[in-house]
Amino acid sequence: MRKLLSAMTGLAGGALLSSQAFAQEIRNPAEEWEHLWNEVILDITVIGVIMSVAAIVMLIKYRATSPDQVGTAKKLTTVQSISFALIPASIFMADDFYLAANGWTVWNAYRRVPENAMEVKVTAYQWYFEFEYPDGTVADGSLGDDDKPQAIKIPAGQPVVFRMTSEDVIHSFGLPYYRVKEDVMPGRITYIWVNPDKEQTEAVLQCAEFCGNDHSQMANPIHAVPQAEFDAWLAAKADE
Ligand SMILES: [Cu+2]
Repeated sequence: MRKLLSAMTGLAGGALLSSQAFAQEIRNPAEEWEHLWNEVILDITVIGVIMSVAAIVMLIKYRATSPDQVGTAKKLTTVQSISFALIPASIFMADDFYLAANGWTVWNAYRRVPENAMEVKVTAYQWYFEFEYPDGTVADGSLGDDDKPQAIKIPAGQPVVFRMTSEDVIHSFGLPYYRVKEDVMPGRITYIWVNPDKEQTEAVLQCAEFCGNDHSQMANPIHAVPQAEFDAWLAAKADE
């Protein structure tokens, strides 16, 4: 009995600990999205293969062997008819609900901004994005001297939340590398956050809503760099 009691308190303590760990845990929506995507692809492949094999087997097995052959399928009982319809439908629906539930979980990761996230205010104009950092420094993403949209930097190893609005038309903040995209509208503030857990110079921000003549110019590389490099870049921007 004592053993059982201590096991139960242990379990309760463990559950409490893990719920605290969950509250502090910083998630990675891009990774979760990736995982869900693979799950969906796997599921539709398995279902597709099962259905195709069943169809092909039945086509061959029950094919007519002479032109005047008449089918002699025996009549199904009510229970058989209902089972044939309901059992496969229930299996597929259960899978759909499972994927939908996982989709909601990923959606929650996308909507819940970690407390330690650095906030960057984004204002979209025709045709560039402007970024304001917590210290008030503004980096504008318009074309640089080389006629290319300027690179924007964020520190690696810290979540970053972008709070966005537009001064003119509807734009969209699309960062395929981090699997995020959100509309940027006048008169409204929208947000997305990313978790740049490692350094990278591959991500490109692309306006994903056709917003006029130079829409394609709204394409800034977003580099996640070490904190020291980020600080130096920000200081240089402040001096500009
Ligand atoms: Cu745009």
